[in-house]
Formats: sequence, structure tokens, C-alpha cells
Amino acid sequence: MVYIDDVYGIEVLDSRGNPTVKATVILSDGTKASAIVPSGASTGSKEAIELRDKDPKRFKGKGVLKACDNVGVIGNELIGLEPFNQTQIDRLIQEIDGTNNYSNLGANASLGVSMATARAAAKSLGIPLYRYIGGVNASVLPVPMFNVINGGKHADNNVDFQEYMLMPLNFDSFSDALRAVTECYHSLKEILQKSGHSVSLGDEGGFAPNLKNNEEPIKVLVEAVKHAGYEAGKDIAIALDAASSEFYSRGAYDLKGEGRVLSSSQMVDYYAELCEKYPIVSIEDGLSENDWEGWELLTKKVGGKVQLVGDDLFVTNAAILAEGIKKGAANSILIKLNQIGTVTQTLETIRLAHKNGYTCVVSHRSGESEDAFIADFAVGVNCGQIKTGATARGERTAKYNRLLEIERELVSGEYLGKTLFNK
Ligand code: 2PG
Ligand code: MG
Repeated sequence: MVYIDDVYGIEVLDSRGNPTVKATVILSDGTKASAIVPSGASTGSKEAIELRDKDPKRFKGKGVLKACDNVGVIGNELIGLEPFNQTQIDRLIQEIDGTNNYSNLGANASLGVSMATARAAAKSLGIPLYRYIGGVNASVLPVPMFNVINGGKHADNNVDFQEYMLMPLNFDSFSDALRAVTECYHSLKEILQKSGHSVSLGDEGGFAPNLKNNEEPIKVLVEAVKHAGYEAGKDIAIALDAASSEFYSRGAYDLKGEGRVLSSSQMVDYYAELCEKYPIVSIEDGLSENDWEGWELLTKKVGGKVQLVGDDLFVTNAAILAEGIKKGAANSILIKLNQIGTVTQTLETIRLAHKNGYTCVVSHRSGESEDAFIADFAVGVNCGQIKTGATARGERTAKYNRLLEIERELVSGEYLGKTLFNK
């Protein structure tokens, strides 16, 4: 029998230079595997708790030494157990914490152990992580939501919407699709440079120029797609993450970059208008996590033809997603493991979404690391979409490069871009 022999956590750094948890699991057969937990900037208020030390003398209070200790606390209860029953391990982690949002031990501790255990189990069996997660069924390479213009909390510019993304649809393989959007990224850089804009990068590898308003980046993207030799709407479509909870205050949407404040229904009309004018196939967090009525309205108005993704709204939480399903809010969910705290709970949320016809988009956080767990995870759950930034900055390319390797391994892996939005 192979069992868990040792578990420990160390404090490492994420892509913003903030400390984060790296958990390591060692098995009795000598297998050693680690996982690094990511961290968000525009977080949903109901996310599982990220434990920070709050010691002002270290990393301006952002240290995670307590969470690293808690990796050991969880580990003590796991030693002697087989690593292959992920559900049992994750249930135990939930029990040890004893709350429903990891406010005791921290979701950075729980998730670190959960991911490192899955990785150790796969390694011990000699199979890739995506195969361990998805079994023989794991075969779909995800369509990237490729974030090329960053605004909101992820950049130092005047753009209110957080993410302007390209989705390569009309391609036969993941590698062709990735090449195409990367070519658009380079075209975009040229266009921005020519018009005198900054090409400094935001947190997720996209450019962060100051532009006239929130529509301007969409126009520039359409131009970049054309410049790279592709057809916007046919080959490559556009996706947005407004992350609007960040600019929702006192019941309205304060578009500071445009100097206007919109009501919820005006915001819905604004999106409907943008979808008429541009080839937009997906909008994430178009409305605030506290504006359920707005979500219902938007879903009624454009949900028939546009993917509406709940991120801050659902926080990868099955109970909150169930509410949304009942209300008819959104038709898709963003999947971030650290919003909920374990691999098993994440898989439960994905099952609930799929059962109810909601699509799932596996996602990075704006604070990331070289860990490419989500690349394997997206293939393992066959969800068909991944959001992991631009092909710049090593923590983003780590995921794309891992997917390229998986594509090679799968040989007959499917890329479903052509059918994703035309079933
Ligand atoms: C989002 C994410 C990732 P953050 O809002 O979707 O792009 O950002 O990790 O800052 O929450
Ligand atoms: Mg988001």
C-alpha cells in the first residue's frame, strides 16, 4: 500500500511578488509532488478565505507563514492515508478546518494540500495529472480566453473593464489556435505603438494602454485581428471580463474612465449594444455580485446568444451556483480552485454546472506562479475553455506550454473551437 508520509508548506512568491503557499506531499513510495496556490486581486466577497499573517513587519502584512504551518496541521491528519481517494482526503480537510469557507486554516492551506495530493497520486501511478483527474475521458483541449488588454484592478490605466480577450474559434487544433491569437497579440503591440500608446504589461500579460473609453479596446482588438490576417467574428471572437463588482457602488455602475454612471438596466443595454456592434461571444461579471436582478435581465436579453460567465457572482461555490440556476442568472461559470478551497469541491461545482447546461471556464488568478495545475485540470474535466492570460510573462506561458505538451501526448485530442458557440 502507498500512503502519505509527509506534508509540508513553504512560503514562496507569486507573480506580483507577494508571498504564497507551496505545499509538498511525500508518499511512502518516495514520490514527491508540490503545488503552488494562486491569489486574486479582484476577489468575490464570498470566496473562501485566503489566510495572511497581517504582520506589518513582513511583506506589508501579506506573509503566509501561518497558512504554511496549517499545511502541516492538515498533513498530520493525512499521514498514513492512501493518496488515491481525493474525495476522502478533501472531505477530511474540510472537517479539520470545520468552517464552510476555510476561515480557520485558510483556503491557501487547504487547496495547496489538495492539489499536491492529486499531483502526488498521479505521479505515483505514473500517469499525467489530466489523466488522473479525468480518466480515459480526458480528451478536450480548451479554447483559450486570451487576455490582451488589461484594465480595472489589473492595470494602472483609465480602462474600467478588467479584461479584453480573444477567443480563437475557427481552428482545428489548440496549437494553431494559440499561434493565431499570439500573432494577433503581436499585431496589437504594433498598432498600439504606432498610435503612441503604452505597451507596458498588466498583471496577466496583456497591454495596459490608456484609451478613450471602454469600447475603444474592442475596436483596437478587431483591428489587430484583421492586421494579423484573420477575420474577427469568424476566426477569432471577443470575450470580456468587466469585473464590474469593482466599479459598482450605491446601486450603480461608475464608469470613471468614461465619466458616466449607469444604472443596472442601462448597463444591460450597453452590453446588448456592444454585442450588436462587435463579435462578442462571452461576457464575464458584466454585472455586480450584488446585482442579481441585473444578472437576470442581462441573461434574458442576451443569454440566448452570448455566454454570460459568473465569476465574483458564483465564486466556484455549488450552493451559490444553485441559486443562480434557480433564478436564471448567467449561463456559464468561471472555475477557480482557490475560490472554494479543494479539488473535490471544485469538481462538484463543475458537475452541477454541466448538469444544468452551464458552460465552465477554468481560470488562473491575476497573482499566479509557474504551477500549471489548471492546464491539466481543464483537460481533465473536458470543459473546453481556459482563461490564463496572454502569451507573455512566464506564469501565463507555463499554462499554455503545458497545454501544448498535453496536445502532443493526447495525439487525438479534440479542439472544439468551431462548435463551442454553435452547437
Ligand atoms: C478574474 C481574475 C482572473 P483575479 O477576475 O477573472 O483574471 O482576476 O484573480 O484578480 O480575481
Ligand atoms: Mg473575473
